[in-house]
Amino acid sequence: MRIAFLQKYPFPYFGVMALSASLPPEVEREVFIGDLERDAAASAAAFRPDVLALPVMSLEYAWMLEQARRVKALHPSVTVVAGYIHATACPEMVAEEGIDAVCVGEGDRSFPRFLAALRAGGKPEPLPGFWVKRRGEIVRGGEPEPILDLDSLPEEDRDLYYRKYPSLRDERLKHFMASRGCPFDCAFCCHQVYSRLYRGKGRYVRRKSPERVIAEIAGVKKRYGLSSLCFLDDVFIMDVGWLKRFTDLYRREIGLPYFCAITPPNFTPEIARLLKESGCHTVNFGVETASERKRFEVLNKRVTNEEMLAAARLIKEQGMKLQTTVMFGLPFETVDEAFENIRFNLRLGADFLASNVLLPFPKTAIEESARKAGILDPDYLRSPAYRGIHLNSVFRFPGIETIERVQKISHLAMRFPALLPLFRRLVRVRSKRLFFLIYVLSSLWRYKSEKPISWAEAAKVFWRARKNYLRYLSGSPGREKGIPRAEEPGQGR
Ligand code: B12
Ligand code: SF4
Repeated sequence: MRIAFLQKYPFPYFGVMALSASLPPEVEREVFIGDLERDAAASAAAFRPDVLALPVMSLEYAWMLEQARRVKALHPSVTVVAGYIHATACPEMVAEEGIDAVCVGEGDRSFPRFLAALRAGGKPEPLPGFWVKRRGEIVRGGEPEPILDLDSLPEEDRDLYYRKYPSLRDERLKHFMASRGCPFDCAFCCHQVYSRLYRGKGRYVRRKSPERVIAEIAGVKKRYGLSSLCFLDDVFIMDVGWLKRFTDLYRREIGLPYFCAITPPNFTPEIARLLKESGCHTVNFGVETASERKRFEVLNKRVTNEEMLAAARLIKEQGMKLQTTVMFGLPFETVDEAFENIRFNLRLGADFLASNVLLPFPKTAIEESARKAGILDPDYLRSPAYRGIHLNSVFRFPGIETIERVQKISHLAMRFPALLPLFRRLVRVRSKRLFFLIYVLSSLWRYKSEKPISWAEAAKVFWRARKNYLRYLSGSPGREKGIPRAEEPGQGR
């Protein structure tokens, strides 16, 4: 059997590496990355796969459907299976032309079973965790089960990416994940979908043992080379006992600088000390907005400003850097609130600001409330603004275009706070190109300074993602469809 994984973004996806690791050795597999191939669909079709496996995020939904249809047109016998967060949130996407089956939730165990049944019966079976299309009808399989013991899974198959794309293998900064799940329930986040799916089926937040994590890192270091790490866990630390054991092993066996994310309410002096001791150079947490009321009521992120300030102090006391994540363009945000967000992050002493324009994801509470408030086009998934990266808003309310521009200058404003009054005037200028340029250059600068990597490596990462950045210049949905986005001339002064 031959499987082609096809994805858009130029990163090794943990989900795909986990699936590949779970497949029997006789299955031939190859990955095709849209941003790194001249024509990923044509290359995937030329591989003559029995199954086209698509990890779908919402922002690339339209792009993925296009790829599925092109591969089917070129190689009609292929079975197209979609998975990942968008497919899990919206399994009804199986009705789309070009899609034969959808995997709901984690596929480590269910995908190999699905493939075995496909090989035996010649057609997609509605096994637990799958929705399939039969003669145009949707047939739902049973409920999916989460993987409760992460140590029972094989190590992710990085080789799938590294043998095909040496530039990914040669990166000195590599990503790792020690856990799955998050105990919080923020209104804009994927965990709303996953935790609902797995409710009552065992512990949702799961963690590999420190021994297992260290063995993985040591193996990657030896096989491919490594000079720093980024843990992409949503919340790296929740358990002090785990961290103590990890610190001990990591210092002894790895000893490289790393980046990770925490949540302020659970952050203590002891955790800060252990992180520092183990080699953490930068800690991230999500601020999202400076407005505590909106953070609680609109975003359901139940963390106070005081808790954030306390966590920031602990991080700084240990000599680590702080990266915060913020979202501009919350429903009905004002330009004053957007600038207040920058000022709050300055108060926190954030060294780096990772800023996005808020984009709603399907089946999350923020999507539902924005629809109800009438600021979200029902067809937003297919909107040109809803692609690539979070730079355009799909909400329509007064002042949103000015707020999009505040996001573009936010990194620079953090570097030069004395220029804030100037930036307030600058965001009145309606030049997409100017703000795009400011954003890309300042993001490159931020990326280079926050990761211990060279300018050449940072530039390489940006160059690979260029297609997604450039898409931003192709316009906002309101302007393209001729829908005014209610920009008020008085905003942003
Ligand atoms: C790691 C990560 C990344 C990494 C990805 C690279 C990497 N090294 O993996 C990086 C940091 C690059 C990244 C980037 C982005 N990310 Co991200 N990311 C994640 C994160 C934290 C973990 C995903 C993961 O690897 N989980 C562990 C694996 C094992 O689980 P899994 O991915 O769910 O895979 C399992 C199943 O889904 C299923 N499965 C997955 N794929 C497939 C395919 C098939 C065919 C089948 C059958 C099954 C299947 O089986 C897998 C194994 O069980 C998630 C949040 C989360 N906790 O899920 C966000 C998340 C996926 N990211 C998200 C977003 C929006 C982005 C960005 C677009 C953000 C941005 N600002 O630009 C960018 C996209 C890239 C770009 N333009 O630069 C959103 C997507 C929301 C949505 N509805 O689409 C998420 C859900 C976070 C959120 N906000 O809610 N991301
Ligand atoms: S804390 Fe982060 S990962 Fe967890 S639900 Fe909130 S936004 Fe998502």
